[in-house]
Amino acid sequence: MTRLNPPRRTSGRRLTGILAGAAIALTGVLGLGAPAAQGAGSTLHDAAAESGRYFGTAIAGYRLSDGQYTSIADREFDMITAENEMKLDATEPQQGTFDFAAGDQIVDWALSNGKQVRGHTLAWHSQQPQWMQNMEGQQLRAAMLNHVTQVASHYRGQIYSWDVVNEAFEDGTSGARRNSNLQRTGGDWIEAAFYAARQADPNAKLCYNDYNTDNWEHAKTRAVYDMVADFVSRGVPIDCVGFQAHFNSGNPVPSSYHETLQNFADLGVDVQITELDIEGSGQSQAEQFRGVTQACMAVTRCEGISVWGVRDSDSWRAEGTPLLFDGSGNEKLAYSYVLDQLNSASEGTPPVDGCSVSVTRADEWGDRFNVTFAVEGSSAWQVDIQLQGVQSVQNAWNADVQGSTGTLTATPNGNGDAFGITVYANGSWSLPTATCSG
Ligand code: G2I
Repeated sequence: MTRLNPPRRTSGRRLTGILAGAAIALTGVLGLGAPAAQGAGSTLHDAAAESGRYFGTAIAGYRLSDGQYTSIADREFDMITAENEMKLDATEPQQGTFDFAAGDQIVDWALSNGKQVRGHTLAWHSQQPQWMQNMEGQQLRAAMLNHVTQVASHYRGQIYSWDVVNEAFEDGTSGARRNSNLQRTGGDWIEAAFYAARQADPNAKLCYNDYNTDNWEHAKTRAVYDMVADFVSRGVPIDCVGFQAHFNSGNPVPSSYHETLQNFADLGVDVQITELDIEGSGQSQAEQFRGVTQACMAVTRCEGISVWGVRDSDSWRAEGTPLLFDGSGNEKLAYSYVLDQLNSASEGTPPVDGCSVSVTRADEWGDRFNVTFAVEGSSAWQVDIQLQGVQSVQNAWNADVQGSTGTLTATPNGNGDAFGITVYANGSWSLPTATCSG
């Protein structure tokens, strides 16, 4: 099937995805991190594009008049989801009367700024218009299918992937379908929605999207997995699974996250992280964001990550400060961690007659952080380190390091090919970059 808006650099994706996976495996064993950051992306979407992925956000239409909001959104993200404007209550407020104004505004903003769009969502038990909430049975089945057909037809050719069905499974240990009016129309309502969506927009990828499906040991995860496996085996038109990824201290990123994404991908569908937010702050929040990014990058079929809002203050749970920009639009530590992790996909293979250097963020304090470097390919190396902004060096170990601001030069001092520096952030927490010659 042809896709209208393939992700950038699709042709090289499989290869770079495998390389990314290999790099991450290495990270785990050697404690190394990002390879040399030559050509590293300085925005989330540029960095994600290095491995053929996208980096997206939810957009609320009423915030498009906020200049700070749109400038961050335009700069950092290349995949846009309407936070509420394409939902059932917004698009079909009265039965048979469709209103696409709010959804169109977001799609127009995205497409005119060179971005792609995730459609959210065609069939859902929640945010149904009042008339639909009052319906059951065959009448509801027909109304739901008509809704899918009309909305997907309206946006035909403009949507990269649709969340065709959202949140159809119960939480907890039952592994059952959620008891909704849609479910009561018959267990085949989900596949019926997928067939209708395929017919209405044959070029959009069709996703099943849910939350609390991150932990491989959880019944809900397995139940969704079983449904997708069944759909794939029977040829129901499903292309992708969306993992909403709303995390907090009671529901942290599970250690099995990578395994979950990989197991779904192994069914032959793409996986997408669709609504990422992680309540918290500082290093612990940043590390969880990094873990999610790393898990996606380690799975070749993980196409991209979308966060559920731009600034903390834009979030549906703003008090949990769960996003990558603070309420004033500043990049948070979590932003730096995600950016560094995305940039770790840049090819780090040593050239035949030279050397390469990997750069890793290590311990961190209120005003400074450690950066470690590992050189491969030469024992007579020189590493040029570019600090970010007004960062300065406090001290160095296991190498001779010249300079303290701007560009530093490191050479061996008889302590091997791994060394480190402590950097005063002075407001810039981005990871320095480095190049090796030798
Ligand atoms: O709840 C978080 C997300 C879980 N997955 C599906 C997503 O669609 C969902 O998004 C949230 C939006 O972020 C909220 O903005 O969905 C909520 C509704 O289920 C949205 O909240 C609604 C409020 O309930 C309405 O009262 C309000 O008018 O937002 C509307 C617009 O601000």
